Amino acid sequence: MSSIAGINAYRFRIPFRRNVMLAGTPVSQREGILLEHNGRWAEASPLPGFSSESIDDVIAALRGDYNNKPVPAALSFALSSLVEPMPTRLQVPLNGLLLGDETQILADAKNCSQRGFAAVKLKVGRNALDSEIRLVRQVRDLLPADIHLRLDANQAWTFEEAEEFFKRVEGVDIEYVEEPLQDPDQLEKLFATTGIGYALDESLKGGNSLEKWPNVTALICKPTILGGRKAIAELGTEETMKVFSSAFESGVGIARIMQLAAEFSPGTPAGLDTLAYMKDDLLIRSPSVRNGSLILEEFAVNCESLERLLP
Ligand code: OSB
Ligand code: MG
Repeated sequence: MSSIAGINAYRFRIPFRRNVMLAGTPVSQREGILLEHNGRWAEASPLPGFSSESIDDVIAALRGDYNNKPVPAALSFALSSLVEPMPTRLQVPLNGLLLGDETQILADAKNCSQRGFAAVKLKVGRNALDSEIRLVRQVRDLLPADIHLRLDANQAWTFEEAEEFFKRVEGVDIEYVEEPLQDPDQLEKLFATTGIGYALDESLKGGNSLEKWPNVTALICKPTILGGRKAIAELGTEETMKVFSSAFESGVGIARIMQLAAEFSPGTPAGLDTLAYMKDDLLIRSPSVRNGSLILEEFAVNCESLERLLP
């Protein structure tokens, strides 16, 4: 790699407010890398359990001892960000996250319209089918009709489980479900059987061609996992709905994803409501959630807690 001359690299750690479950493992803090070049900042923070590479792979690539291997996705996101000017003011609509226990989820669903969200997302595939079916119905009943309900199963279900789930919530208005199946090759069959719209997230990793999924409703674009501007631009067609999403980046990475979302998918609610998980941020003024949107007022990095890696 020759493009890294003049780049400063730093390592950071930010504790999560509560342990976050990443691919079945509880994780207490986010570790990652910031890059700076000519006053421009970007983030290269592979997410354990989701990224193909580790943080050490990114460091190796930055040091140049990564010959003949492709540039790690998180690093190519960062490098492509450095080419773009620093965003100034940005506003991106969000899908709110319904999280926590049932009581919390129902309470949050009730005040969603008041909080201005055009879409909300609920995780499924973690508990007994019966109780999740009940919860999805209750949540949908609490939401005004004009708020989209998105589900995310993180590939939890067998075909039979998903089929049962969606037959039993028939008539409930669901915008789409992210990755309902352990076997993504059966997504089209699930769509044909139940009519449920599906979105691809985990299945996009590794540059899968979309030929297998002609009826896909949305592509979940996580630049940290998928790579930079070019990888994103090559995904699907102009008509395919793209939902830009976070992989628990700091405000630096979030701001760079907001920049891509504003360019590629203006108006589509993004999955960027994750800064609330973090105890701290690396931006002096962290993006804030107001009236259903994430708002970045200023892109200024607080360097105090950064540990220099390079040069
Ligand atoms: O499953 O979509 C996921 C964050 C990190 C890793 C995986 C996922 C997520 C999110 C981000 O859910 C929030 C969102 O999409 O709204
Ligand atoms: Mg997902």
